[in-house]
Order: sequence, then C-alpha cells, then structure tokens
Amino acid sequence: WLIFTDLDGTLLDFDTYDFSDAVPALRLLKNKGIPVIPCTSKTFSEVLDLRKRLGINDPFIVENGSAIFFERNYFKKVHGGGEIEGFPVIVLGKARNEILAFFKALQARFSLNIKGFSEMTISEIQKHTGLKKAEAELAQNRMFSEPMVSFEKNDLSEMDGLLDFIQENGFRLLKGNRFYHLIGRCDKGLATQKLVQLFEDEYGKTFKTMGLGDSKNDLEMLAAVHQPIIIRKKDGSFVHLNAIDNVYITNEAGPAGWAEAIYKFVGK
Ligand code: 2M8
Ligand code: MG
Ligand code: MG
Repeated sequence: WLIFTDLDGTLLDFDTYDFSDAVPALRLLKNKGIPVIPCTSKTFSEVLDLRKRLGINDPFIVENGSAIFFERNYFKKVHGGGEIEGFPVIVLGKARNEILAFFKALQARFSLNIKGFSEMTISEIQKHTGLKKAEAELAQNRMFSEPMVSFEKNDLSEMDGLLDFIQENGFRLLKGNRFYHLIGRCDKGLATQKLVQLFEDEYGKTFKTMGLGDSKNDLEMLAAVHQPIIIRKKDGSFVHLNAIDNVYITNEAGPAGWAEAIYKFVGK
C-alpha cells in the first residue's frame, strides 16, 4: 500500500487539529512499513512541523499539489528536480510571486470582496483558522499558492467569467474548507500520480494506493487512487463527489474515521 492523506478535517480534527484518535493506526502502518504521504493545502513549513509530531518521514505533497518533497536518499534514483531547504523537490505549480501578481490582477479586474493570506496579519489568520500564533506563521510562509477568504454572497465559481479568466492565464482556483486557494496548473491528483510513479520506478513493482480526504479539493487525489476514502465531517455530513467510483465513506469523523478506514482496508 501507499497511503495518500489530506490533513485538515481528515487526519487532523477540523477545529482542534488533534490527531490522537489516529495514533494507533499510524503506528500500525509504521510497523508494516507502509508509507503515509500527506497531500495537503498546507505549506512545506507546516508539514515539516507536523510530520515530526505524527512520526512519519515519507514524501509529502504541499499547497494542493504544487510540489512534492522527499528526504535525501528516500529514492535512490536521481530525479534532477533540485532542492529547497535541504529537501529534493519536484515543483508542479507556480512560484508565489507569480501567484501573487496574478491575484492582484484578478482583484483589479473583478473587484471581488476577497482577502488573501498575503494581506492578512498573523492574528487575522489565527482568527480564520484557529491556529496558534507559531502555526499561523508557518501557514503564511507559502511558496506556491494564495489562500483567500471570500465575503461574496455567491460561490466564486459562479461569478461570470472568473474561472475562465483564471484558467486562460494558467492558474486554478480550488475550494478547501475555510478558504479558496489560487494555485498554478496543478492539483493533488497529478502530484499523487507523479509520486506513485516514483515509487513504482524505484521498487520495480506496482502498489495498491489509498487516498483519504474530506473536501472538494481532494477530488483529484481520490480519483487517482485504487481505494478512495471520504472522511465524514463532525456534523455527520460528507462531501458529495459523484465523479468517483468505489468510494468508502467513513462512519466516524476526522482522525477516528481515518483509523476506521485503515483498519478496514489494511487490516489490524
Ligand atoms: C488552509 O487550508 C485549509 C485546508 O483545506 C482550508 O482551505 O480550509 C491553508 O492555508 C493551510 O495552510 C492552513 O494550515 C489551513 C488552516 O486551517 O488552512
Ligand atoms: Mg481537508
Ligand atoms: Mg486540505
């Protein structure tokens, strides 16, 4: 198995970011030598901090499929993608300065009532996310994307011409939980496929793949794996992603649902 997992609302509790209900399942995967690969909207800095606490050292996908990072020597084959902060990296998205320049162009053209992370103070980010100060700083330290809150009545995807303009210029707008995310022409699914390929080239065999997620921006990741898992939300609802077959929807929410799916498909 290779396990691809979203973090917020999936492996981490939506409000408290706690993952204690998933600890025994994480330990089980570690004992079995099964890689746990975060695939998240979060930044390199946030995931670096979290993987220490989660006790995992497998590759990770950040900022909605914008880049794949792994430890030196994790793969023996050379990939020539360069390094960022000591980690070999494969960049699939666009650099933050390009993202921010386009974000300004977007605001100028559509006069939207939105506010990006780059325009927020740390305490505003804390207010929107419930993160602690140090964590909010890690979330603001972005390389490839701009999350934003919208104060518009309608979903941004319903605004006339907006998505076309974004797409024509080589960008994408995704909906996470609390925020919209402006990224390059990438998604969690493309990054997942790319990383599966690296594993298969390295080991010369195929892997069974599982993906776990709770929102719309997880769609492409879930479509790219053999066993997609939709994690139930705390109010009992779950995201409806009709384009995906063979999906298992957990009974439990957040990290408890995560553990439930691991036991069901990987065993105890
Ligand atoms: C943002 O992402 C979440 C996840 O889906 C969202 O859109 O609600 C990101 O900015 C991430 O970096 C941050 O940690 C998270 C905190 O809730 O919010
Ligand atoms: Mg999520
Ligand atoms: Mg996410």
